[in-house]
Amino acid sequence: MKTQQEVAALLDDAAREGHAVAQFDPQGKTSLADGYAIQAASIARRLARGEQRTGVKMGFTSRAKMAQMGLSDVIWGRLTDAMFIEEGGVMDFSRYVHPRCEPELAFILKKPLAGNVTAPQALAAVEAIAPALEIIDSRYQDFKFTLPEVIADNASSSGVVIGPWCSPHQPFDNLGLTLNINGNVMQVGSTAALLGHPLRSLVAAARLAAEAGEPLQPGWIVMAGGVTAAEWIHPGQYVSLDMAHLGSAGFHVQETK
Ligand code: OOG
Ligand code: MG
Repeated sequence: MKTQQEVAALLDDAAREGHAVAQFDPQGKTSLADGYAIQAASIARRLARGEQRTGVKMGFTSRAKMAQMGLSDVIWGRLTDAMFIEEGGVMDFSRYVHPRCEPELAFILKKPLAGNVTAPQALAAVEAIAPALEIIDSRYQDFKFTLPEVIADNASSSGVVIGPWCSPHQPFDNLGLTLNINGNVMQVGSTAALLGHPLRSLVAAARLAAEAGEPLQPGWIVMAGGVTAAEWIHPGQYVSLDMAHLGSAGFHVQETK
């Protein structure tokens, strides 16, 4: 069995070079805590290369995502500045293994947020909310993993596209949305799919990040999790999200690999 540092290096190299690796523990001998320790070590490698920590992503906060991946615990990962793609910009497909995209809601914070907070306390720390797309890209062959393995792989995070920032002082617990590829509707959903209210995902992020000793900071972005199942994306496509009241976000997938 490899050490945590070795697995972290393996996953970090795979993410950097856009190639797949075998599952390191298909028998499930690794604990969730081990998974998070590997994730922290792999993010430390990114930070050592000069990337900046910019927030947190939540995973498996909707039934659609749990069902698609066959896993049911809420997980989280760490976001860095290198993961952000400009809205309307181009995603460099060659840097990915087998990317998928899913519609999310993003929060940006204006205050620190840590520990066991209530939903109103969480809302008071929010500067703005936005429709957002997450590009997920498992580093494991065939996008197959156990829960500790996907945690170790930073919850498959690879790209984030943020739409217009909007006031959080409006209802956002049941915003209809579509995920579109080349203008065709691929997935339909509502922000209600996120634990009943996206703020619950932020509450969970505040608790989990604080437990890890990395409380949520002002200026950080929290991705609330995929509302619907994720869709495979391919070169040449235009991928977009339309969310009621908040607007749209989109990006182009580079033409050729
Ligand atoms: C794991 C990441 C889950 C979400 O929003 O639920 C996630 C995966 O599906 O590969 O990002
Ligand atoms: Mg996601």
